[in-house]
Amino acid sequence: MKRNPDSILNVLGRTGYLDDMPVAAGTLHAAPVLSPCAKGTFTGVDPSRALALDPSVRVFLAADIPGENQLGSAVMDEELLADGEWHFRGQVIALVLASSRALARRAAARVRLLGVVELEPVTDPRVAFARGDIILSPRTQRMGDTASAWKDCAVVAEGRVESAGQEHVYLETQGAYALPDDSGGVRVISGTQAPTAVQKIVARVLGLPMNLVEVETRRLGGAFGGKEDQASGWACLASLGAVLTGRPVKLYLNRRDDMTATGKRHPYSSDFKIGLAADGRILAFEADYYQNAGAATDLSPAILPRTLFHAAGAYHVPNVRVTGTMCRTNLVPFTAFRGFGGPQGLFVMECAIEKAARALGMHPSEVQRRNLLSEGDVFHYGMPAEDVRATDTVDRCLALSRWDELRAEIADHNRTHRSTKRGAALFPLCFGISFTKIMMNQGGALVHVYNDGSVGVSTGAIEMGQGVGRKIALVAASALGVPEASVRVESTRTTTVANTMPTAASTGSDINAMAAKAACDAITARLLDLAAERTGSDRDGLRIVEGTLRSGDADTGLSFRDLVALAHERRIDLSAHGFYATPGIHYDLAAEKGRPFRYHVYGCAAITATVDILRGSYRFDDAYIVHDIAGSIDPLVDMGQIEGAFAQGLGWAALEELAFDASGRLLSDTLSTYKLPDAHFMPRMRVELFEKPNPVAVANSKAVGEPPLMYGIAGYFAVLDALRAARPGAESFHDLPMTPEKAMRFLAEDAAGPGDGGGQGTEARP
Ligand code: LUZ
Ligand code: MOS
Repeated sequence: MKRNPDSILNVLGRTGYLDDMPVAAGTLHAAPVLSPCAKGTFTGVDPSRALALDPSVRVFLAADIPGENQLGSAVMDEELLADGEWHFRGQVIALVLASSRALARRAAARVRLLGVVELEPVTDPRVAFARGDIILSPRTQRMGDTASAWKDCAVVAEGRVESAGQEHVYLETQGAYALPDDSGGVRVISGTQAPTAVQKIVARVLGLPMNLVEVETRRLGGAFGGKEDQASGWACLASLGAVLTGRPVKLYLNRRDDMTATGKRHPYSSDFKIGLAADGRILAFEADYYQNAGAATDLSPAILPRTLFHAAGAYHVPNVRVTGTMCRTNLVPFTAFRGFGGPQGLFVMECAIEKAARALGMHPSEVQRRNLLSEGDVFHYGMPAEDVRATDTVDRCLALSRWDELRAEIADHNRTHRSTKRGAALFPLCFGISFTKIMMNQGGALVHVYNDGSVGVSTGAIEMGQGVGRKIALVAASALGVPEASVRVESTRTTTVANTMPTAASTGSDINAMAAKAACDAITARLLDLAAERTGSDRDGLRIVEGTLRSGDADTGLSFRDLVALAHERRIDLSAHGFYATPGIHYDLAAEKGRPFRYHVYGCAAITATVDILRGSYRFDDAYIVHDIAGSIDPLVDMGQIEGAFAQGLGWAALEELAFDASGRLLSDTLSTYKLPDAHFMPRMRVELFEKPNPVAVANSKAVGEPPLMYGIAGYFAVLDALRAARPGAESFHDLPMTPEKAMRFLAEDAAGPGDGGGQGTEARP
């Protein structure tokens, strides 16, 4: 295994990020003025105290926007600058510029709002739903007939499930650097996963055609979905400042402003009903998901269907009815976050299984194992399950963890220990790969072979630490037959590859490496035509391998470099554009049936935890993961993705507390009040790659970015399993994240206390 050259530069601190770029002379720095509470109106803005601070200070408001004051994509309901009213705390009201960042921030703090009226906010999605304050229409997917299935069930369990949001905590906060140019347009260096989306919205806000806006992204210091839709506003503010002043403008948020003003994972509140036969087979499942969408639509309409698609998890359920509703509240617009609604849906199914299994007197893992998907089962959205790897990965995980012995050891521990209890949980994974919006499954590439034989590859992919550049380089090198060291993956720009989709949905390399491969294949074909002519050999026997031309197994004595020089001499084009549109996917929205995913990723995690019964505190002991990686393009990169995603998922499930108070103020708005997973929190990890080629994706690989995050869900249930060993008769609670406070409350409650949902968060949670 070779090391990823980018990762060495990362570790050495040599890779450059937005804030490392040298700034041009005359650059102004920006700071936003944020709304002070969750809902309110104002009659005006008084900038005089800010302007008095320094002659370089400028203050811009909604009325200064030359184009449209609109950031929306699916629904036009999000203003760039609030105009007379605001809908969440942290909404941007004014843009302040000054000659230094510190000065801009001081000036922003001196901008005064006039005639402010605070209004009563709504923070709870069920309250919003009851008032009819929903976005678009609810969506329902069904298969079979749940209504007539209940009577055949030995057990029917119902319950309520809460799952809280999650802060992205990308290492690099949101930002952009906009440089005005002589065409009247701007060049924007943007910290975005979606340069084309930024280009389009900047153009809209400035009232320009898209060809006068160039967006470039070299790399991101993490994004995790937080920069899929929500980088646009910051790029717009910087661009607005640049166009209005004629000077370069840089905006780079501090951590508190970023946490206050940007979207996070959607909190959900859900109801389920599940029915099982006496042998543990799931016969029917129903759920209603109340998605807390926040104050604007953002990506919620793409996220909601991913919840519905993942409602039944890795299980075959013959009768399903699931309904999701986007509820508009006065919290920050919630947005894409690794998993994209999938984790929220999967958690509800696992809660339902947990409750029903206990009612049947079974361990949840027995019900999980009895209901795994198998070949040919049809998902409730009408797609047949193909190349199913559920049982294979679960069986390997059971073996890796010595599951049956492990459970016996845990039972033994629990019999002999009073002050600590142990628990274990399994989580079988099935996650669909493709953007839920069919149109988004496309991408382009532009490949140049320079006349010295070196190669430059541009695609729409954004490198954000996930190694997509490395994968594209490996695929391009192999398609051209050159060593990886001669391939450079370029910065992503809207002028080299246009109309790109966000690097998201785990599809970054599936789509962009495929497009790069198409371009490389086109150039290789031209070179081989020339080589056949030149050498007089049979065209079909010619290949370029590691920089040399071979005819059959024989070296021809011609190198890739010689061929390239010859082609250049002969006036043959050494550049090519490639394009890839994921084939075979379609979806009928009216019927809610189709084939939304190119394929699914499988896997299984087994996690153990130990709870301190006196303190309610817990620790995770071991995690055993078998992950369906298919044919890995780079096993080291993939291992990093699996471990990192699992840590992020375990953080969501059992550590991170995104806390808002009842007035809609984010309480966890710093890294001292928002706790992240660290090496002490994480269990010992044993990760095995399940390697079996996936013929429907590039180089037989499978997407890896998001699926392993879901393994964190097992952490919630491992702690719950241990808690139940302390109070076997008690009702479980389904209120993610698990926290020591909730564990303590469960342990302290007497058996007559509130049951399901009894631990529905602190009052600080919406
Ligand atoms: N982004 C998106 C995503 O726009 N559509 C998706 O389906 C998706 N899925 C996962 C993560 N981001
Ligand atoms: Mo996404 S959650 O930006 O893959």
